[in-house]
Amino acid sequence: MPTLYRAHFSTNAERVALALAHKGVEVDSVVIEYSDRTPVLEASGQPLVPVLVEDDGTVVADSRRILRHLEATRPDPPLFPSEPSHRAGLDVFFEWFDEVWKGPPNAIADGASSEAEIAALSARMDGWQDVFEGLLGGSDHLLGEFSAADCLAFPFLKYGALTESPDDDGFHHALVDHLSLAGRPRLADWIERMDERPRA
Ligand SMILES: N[C@@H](CCC(=O)N[C@@H](CS)C(=O)NCC(=O)O)C(=O)O
Repeated sequence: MPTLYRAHFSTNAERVALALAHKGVEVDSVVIEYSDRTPVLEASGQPLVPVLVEDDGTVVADSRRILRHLEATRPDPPLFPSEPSHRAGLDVFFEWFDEVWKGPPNAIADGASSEAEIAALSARMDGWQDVFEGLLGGSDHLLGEFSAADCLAFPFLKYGALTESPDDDGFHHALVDHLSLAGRPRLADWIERMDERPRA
């Protein structure tokens, strides 16, 4: 059975847990402590979770790479659209979410200096909530059918439904404080639907 290195409250590990369950893949879990990376360092040569180790010894680190690896090795049921233009749209979403969307909450968590700066970052996050509301206008999931896009975004966007963070991570606090569901009923429903999905 493959092994998944994970940690409590890890958003990026939850992405993989959702994808594994969708594909019906069972894993052994190694839950690391944030204060001791030894197990994941020894397995992968780097300290971050998630990491997936296959039975044949293949080691895949990074949630986006793991989702693509799962699709390549276990294509059924799919997580990525087969139609090329839809797949390209998902590729754009992957890049945008991690390289752009995560920027403002990371900047707030890293101690954006002034009130004005925080207000500007918060406004960007709030505006993007309308983008998700719009994406959900025509279907139950972000890009049509349930896909890797939903796995990628849900563990982060779900913080918009919380009134307090479950841990003391500054990034999670920034999400709770600056993601609003007010006036976004489709996004609120999607969070509820996604929350009911199984995880490995
Ligand atoms: N790009 C990586 C990021 C992995 C990552 O930042 N993992 C977090 C948990 S969600 C972690 O291990 N954080 C520990 C730390 O930064 O000290 C991915 O998508 O998997």
